[in-house]
Amino acid sequence: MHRIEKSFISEENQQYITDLNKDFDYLGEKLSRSGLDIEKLTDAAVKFQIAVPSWGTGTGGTRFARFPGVGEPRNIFEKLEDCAAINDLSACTNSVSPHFPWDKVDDFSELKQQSDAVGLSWIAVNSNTFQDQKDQAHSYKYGSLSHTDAATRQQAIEHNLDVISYGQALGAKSLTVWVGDGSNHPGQQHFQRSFERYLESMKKIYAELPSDWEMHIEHKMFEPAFYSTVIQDWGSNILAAMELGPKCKSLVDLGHHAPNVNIEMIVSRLIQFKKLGGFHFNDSKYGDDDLDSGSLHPYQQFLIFNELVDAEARQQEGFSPAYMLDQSHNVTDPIESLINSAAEVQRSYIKALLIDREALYAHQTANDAMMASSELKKAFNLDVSPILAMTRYRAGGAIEAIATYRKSGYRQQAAIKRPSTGGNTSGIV
Ligand SMILES: [Mn+2]
Repeated sequence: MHRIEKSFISEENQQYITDLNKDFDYLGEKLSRSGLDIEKLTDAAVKFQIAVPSWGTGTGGTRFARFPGVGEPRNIFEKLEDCAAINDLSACTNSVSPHFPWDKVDDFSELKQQSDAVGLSWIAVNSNTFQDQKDQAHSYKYGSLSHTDAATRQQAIEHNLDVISYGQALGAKSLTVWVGDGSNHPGQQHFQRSFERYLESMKKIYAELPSDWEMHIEHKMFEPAFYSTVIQDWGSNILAAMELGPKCKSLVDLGHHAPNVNIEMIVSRLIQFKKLGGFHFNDSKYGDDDLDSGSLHPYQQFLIFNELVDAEARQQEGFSPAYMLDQSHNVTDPIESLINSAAEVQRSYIKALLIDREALYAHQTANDAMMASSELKKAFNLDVSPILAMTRYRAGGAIEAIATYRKSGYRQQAAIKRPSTGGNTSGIV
């Protein structure tokens, strides 16, 4: 397998460790003045893991064009190599979320062996009924699980059941369902009937869910349907999840809401009703831009983690969300973006741990808006980079992950080992 040697990472770390120790000690002293223990925060950061989407390792694109990078993975085994490189450097991405049929292989035990060998596990298998596959009997042009035609719905149901079986072979424990079903013209679709058909199909999938599995529904406001989508928002999402049962929860993709929506409050609501299944982290300015996590709205990401850490602190029942990245990298090296994004999500988590919850509750009770908001800002404004770097170092990752990656020559070697297959004409992948 194509990998970055552990010995190379540890040699590279030598040039940074002296400065890191100084920065870490200084931050530790500063935190202790607020009654915070840097070692406890570092332990929490070491435990924090976020999954990498298999599809994120390739260069993305738009509906206009895709500009492929060099040495892109051509199959799931090569995607797995890149996921291993990301985890070897970042030390916080020890699982992969696969997408089917894109990642389908004939022998899943071989794939499982490979992932075990590089210390990666599989979580959250994703089904795909938003595009037609070669030799498919029924087209999804007008929908899948909510299609007006029963045979098309059945085909989509069976695909989801197949995906569950692939996931079982890989040791995954959840199925994420996102459908592109919807309409482009007012009047094209009967809102209630299409939602009823969707629920009827989902009930059949839910009934076949292994006992220790969860099913996560991902809502999305628009695209590919531009007038309405069957699971448009968190309202439709939680209604469907409540209708289906306790093993069905909602998944929040940060880019799948209307502009200016208060996502952290949605997260709080889902937590309260035991319906928060997980996240697809990314960032956006206009729509479902799928930009790098924390690249535009780090404060929003921090406020989401404020809710998550609050639920963790209160030991909220039924709270165990799955964290995943879901991004499209059009102008960066996907490996660099995924390393950086994982660290940015981890950063939000650590900052949320700095919040003095007792003080915050006291300000809330006293209706002291200024002090409550300052309590959050105090945590957000503190630079926790030494904790993140120390976390990577102690877990065997790279102190300076991007610099180490570049120096390793991984991409250049991949370019030689993985010659382009050509035919890269697709838009969004
Ligand atoms: Mn997503």
